[in-house]
This record gives sequence, structure tokens and C-alpha cells, in this order.
Amino acid sequence: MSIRTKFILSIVLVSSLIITSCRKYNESYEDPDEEWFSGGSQTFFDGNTSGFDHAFTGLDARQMQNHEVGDKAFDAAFVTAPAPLNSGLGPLYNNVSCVSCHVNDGRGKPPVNGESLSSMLIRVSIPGANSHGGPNGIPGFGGQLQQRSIAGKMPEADVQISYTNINGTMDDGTPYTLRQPSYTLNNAYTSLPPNYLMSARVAPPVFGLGLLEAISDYDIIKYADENDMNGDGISGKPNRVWDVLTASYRLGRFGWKAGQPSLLQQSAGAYNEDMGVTNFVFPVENSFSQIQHDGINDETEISDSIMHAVAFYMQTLGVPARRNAKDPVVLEGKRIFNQIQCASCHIAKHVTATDMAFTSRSNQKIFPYTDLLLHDMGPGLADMRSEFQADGYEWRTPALWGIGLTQKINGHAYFLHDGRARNLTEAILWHGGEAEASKNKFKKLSADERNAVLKFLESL
Ligand code: HEC
Ligand code: HEC
Ligand SMILES: [Ca+2]
Ligand SMILES: [Ca+2]
Ligand SMILES: [Ca+2]
Repeated sequence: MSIRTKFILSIVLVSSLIITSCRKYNESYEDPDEEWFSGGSQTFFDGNTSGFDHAFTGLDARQMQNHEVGDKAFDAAFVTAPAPLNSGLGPLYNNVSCVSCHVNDGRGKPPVNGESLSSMLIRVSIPGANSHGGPNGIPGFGGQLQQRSIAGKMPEADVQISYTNINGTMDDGTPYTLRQPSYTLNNAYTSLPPNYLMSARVAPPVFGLGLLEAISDYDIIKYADENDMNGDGISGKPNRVWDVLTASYRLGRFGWKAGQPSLLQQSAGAYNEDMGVTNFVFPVENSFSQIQHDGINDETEISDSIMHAVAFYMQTLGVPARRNAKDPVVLEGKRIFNQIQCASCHIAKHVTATDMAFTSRSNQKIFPYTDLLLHDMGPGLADMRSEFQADGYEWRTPALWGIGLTQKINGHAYFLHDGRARNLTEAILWHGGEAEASKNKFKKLSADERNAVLKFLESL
């Protein structure tokens, strides 16, 4: 190493030390306290409606500008082409902007009280797999149903949701009611094959994802136990999905079945499928194979720099700090959460990989409460539609950080992949398959103990 390189390196080291020591997060925090900082040094003390919308600290001026450009693009409502600004919506789409589904960078919900489908979408396919092992789109519909279209075009179909009540009781006799959704497609613009598959999904929250992206593959795969060799009934399995830009298989991390390898590809797919906005990753309109496709595939509808900025925005949103983490009831809830094996899948702590090219997410102790692996969650939650390695029963463990702010930030408390759970208790009671034993232990708890678990979840 030359003297010059050594000099530059020591400046970098010293200045990063100075930056780190000015932040709220301090490496010397003892174990019981570090958990307040769910996102490591990217943790923000804001429990208000802006709580999911904080740019990472430690971004340089250019990165900060990129984040802000991405933030504006995330909020931008697209319109029918030609238009001077945000042109190119559709012709088929689910909604007009990222933020209309990921409200306040949080989660969507199923339609309630006669609303139409808005912050939720339906993936569709026919049995089998495509050439990369992903879902096999329906001819004339593709892999996602667009229930909206611009003027003069026909939406692919209307979606109708109905619920059937399932009654049950906790072991102490407390009754509960779950609602099992069923989905029907009506008024399809052309006939649907008889054997098609559907998977309904609400928009998940989008904060903290850059930290999840920064966990090394190794640190995720080390928790996998596909054949349950340790005999605890839990068999996390990594998804392996097709990465379009590198043309290779990579670990899947994003989406309810971990069907996407990176935030760039996930965001690019959202522009294309959810909004009908073409981009350099997915330059072909989602209506391509249809009779109503106009056959014009001209320039992409957003620039490469906007595409990168939105992906960067997704990579650089911090995480809300915990509330009441030291409350005795919360601590009791945490103890029970661990004791009844919730933590076998909702793994509390990870350390992100060291990344000198992206220091603001490098080597961070984070507490997302997920293993990012797939688990068989039983027939109740099954969609019977596979996505790469994820079969019809499997779902990726969602992160639980920030979940206690859902009501405050999103104005509702609908949980799980299709928003069927109307509160945290229902979300737990839907757990089956590998989580059946854990769920049954929850049902055995006293009312006070169940309450403690909920208080703990609300503190995340
Ligand atoms: C119609 C509603 C809708 C719109 C519009 C939408 N999304 Fe999403 N988003 C979803 C759904 C549903 C999922 C889950 C997809 C899945 O499971 O495959 C998702 C998943 C994601 C994820 C992964 C989150 C995670 O925890 O794994 C990211 C990142 C994301 N969207 C970014 C975007 C961006 C950027 C845009 C705008 C370009 C956008 N979304 C527009 C509904 C939407
Ligand atoms: C076998 C792994 C596993 C175990 C054990 C487990 N979970 Fe989960 N959990 C999941 C998966 C996978 C989902 C997503 C299921 C879906 O959306 O259909 C989930 C979803 C949730 C959700 C809703 C998250 C959201 O964003 O909608 C909550 C809350 C939750 N789990 C809490 C718990 C609690 C409390 C326990 C212990 C009683 C527990 N989980 C045990 C895997 C597990
Ligand atoms: Ca378009
Ligand atoms: Ca479609
Ligand atoms: Ca196991």
C-alpha cells in the first residue's frame, strides 16, 4: 500500500469514526439496549406518519440528491401518454404511483366497505413453470392481472373478494373469528383458461429494505434447514430466482414469496406490471402478448436515471426505533415470543455485510425479525401457486420491525400477504404448517400472556 493510499484510508477511517460517534447509535450499547435501534445506525425516532420515510444518515451529497429524486418519483402519479410529465401509464395497470399502494412507505390493504381493489394486486398463472423456473403466465394475461386500463382499452378483468368466517376458540375459551378470502375474476376481456391459479397480495412496507438487501447470502442460508435435520419442525428454505440483469439465479429476498433478487428488479417490475411504465430492466409493455397491444415499443417511459433513483430510494429508507422496549409487559411478551418459537422464523438479529462502496448500510446490527426464508404455512394460507422454489404452501417470513406503527402510519391493521388478518391476533392464528405448533402454544397462553405478546409486537 503506498503512503498516499494509507493517508487517504486513514482520513476515511477517522472521518467515519467522527460521523459514527455523532450519531444516535453507539456501538458500545449493551445487548438489552441495542434492540431499541431496529435499523442499527439507520434508526429514526419518529412514531408519526412520516416514521417510515427517513433517508439513511451518512449519505453523501450526490446520494442524498439521488434519494430525493427517487422519493419524488415514488410519489409521482403517472398519466396516459403523451404528456409532458410522468407519461406512459398503462395501457394496463393496477395503480398510478408507487405511493398509492405503499402508502407512506407502508403497507396496502384489501378493499373494505365497497372500495375497489387499490393497494393490492392479483398474480395469475397456469400450472407449470416458465423457461427460468418462474410462474407460467396465462396467455393473454401474463403473470399479473391488471384490473385497470387507460381510456379506450379494456382492463383484464374485475376482481371480486368474498370472505367466509371460520370460528375458533383459544384454549381458555375466548372465541375468535377468522375470515377466509376467496377471489373471483369477472368480465375478463378474453376467456380465461379453466385451470388458472391466483395469488392475491397486498403491498408490503418498503422501509429498511436496503438493510435486508445488505445481509450476505451466507448469513441467510445458514438458517436454512430444508429437510429439518435438527428436528424442530421448522425447515426454512431459500428461494432461488431469476435475475434479469445478470441472467443468473440468485437468492430471492423480496416479495411475499421472496420472488425477487434485488430492489432494482423489484422496483423495475413494479413500474412495468403495476403501472404499465416501461424501463431499461423491463422494456416491453405488460400488454405485449394481447390483442389490444398497440405494437409500438418505442423508448422506455422512464429514464435509466429515474429507475436507478427509485431503486436507490428503496435502498436508503431507515427504520423506526422501537417504542416501550423496556416496559415490563413488553419484556414479558418478548420472552414468550422466544419461548413459543416465534423467533425460529422471525429471527431477531442480523448483521449486514461489510460494504465499503455503500458504507451507510455496511456492517449494521439490525433487528428485522425475519430469516428471509420460505416456510410451509399450511393449507389455510396456501395459494397453491408456486414461484420459483416457493411452492403453493410456502411464504417468506416477513420482517416485523415497524409493525406496531401500522395503524398509526397506514390507518389500518390488516396483515398477512392478502390482508385477511384484521389485527395481530388474527395474523398469528392463521399460522399453520411449520408454525402450527407455535400457533398452538399461543392459543394455550392466558389472556395476560397473549396480551404481552401483542404488546411486544406493537413495540417493534
Ligand atoms: C398496485 C399496487 C402496487 C404498486 C402501484 C406498487 N407496488 Fe410495490 N408491491 C406491491 C405488492 C402487492 C408487492 C408484493 C409483491 C409480491 O409479493 O410479489 C410489492 C412489493 C414491493 C417491494 C418489495 C417489498 C418487500 O418487502 O419485499 C418493493 C421494493 C416495491 N414493491 C417497490 C415498488 C415501487 C418502487 C413501486 C413504483 C414503481 C411500486 N412498488 C408500486 C404493490 C404495489
Ligand atoms: C414457521 C415459521 C414461522 C413461525 C414459527 C412464526 N411465523 Fe409469523 N409469519 C411467518 C410467515 C411465513 C408469515 C407470512 C404469512 C403470510 O403472509 O401468509 C408470518 C406472518 C406473521 C405476522 C404478520 C406479518 C405481516 O407483515 O403481515 C405476524 C404478526 C407474525 N407472523 C407473528 C408471529 C408470532 C407472534 C409467532 C409465534 C406465535 C410467529 N409469527 C411464528 C412465519 C412464521
Ligand atoms: Ca406504458
Ligand atoms: Ca396482465
Ligand atoms: Ca429445523
